[in-house]
Amino acid sequence: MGKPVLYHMPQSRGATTLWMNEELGQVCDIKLLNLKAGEQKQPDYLKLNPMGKVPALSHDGAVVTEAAAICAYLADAFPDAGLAPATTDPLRGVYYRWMFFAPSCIEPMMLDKLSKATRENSGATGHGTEESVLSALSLRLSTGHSF
Ligand SMILES: N[C@@H](CCC(=O)N[C@@H](CS)C(=O)NCC(=O)O)C(=O)O
Repeated sequence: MGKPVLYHMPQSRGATTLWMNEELGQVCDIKLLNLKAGEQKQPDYLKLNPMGKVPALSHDGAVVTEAAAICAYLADAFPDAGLAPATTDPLRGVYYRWMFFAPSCIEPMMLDKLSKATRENSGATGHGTEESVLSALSLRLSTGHSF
């Protein structure tokens, strides 16, 4: 198995993937892109991520974009680190839930909050409301419930 290459830029959403790489004992080669210089929009990089965004991961012919997907991919690629339940383990459900909760609910909620966006129909937004996101997190953290 070759060494994964992680494309990153400091102080970006790539930080979670950098943290994942640290948890795994620095298994990736890091390639830094200068976003201000537009390196993420160069043709070679756009072949990896047509959105021209970091992070991205390239590994043995696989290309992964989206920070949470990269973390999940790395956890599976290096199972000895024990960072993901086995695919047959019922805990895999909870694991998936919280892996996807971050980009699907926490990030949009935070962006709404930062931009002071108001929504007429919170039922139509994937994350609902700030209160619903925080109460789901709070319930999980305070009771240890897996739902
Ligand atoms: N949904 C992506 C978002 C990636 C993203 O927005 N990255 C920003 C940095 S935080 C970026 O590369 N921006 C440069 C650009 O869009 O030109 C993820 O979670 O990985």
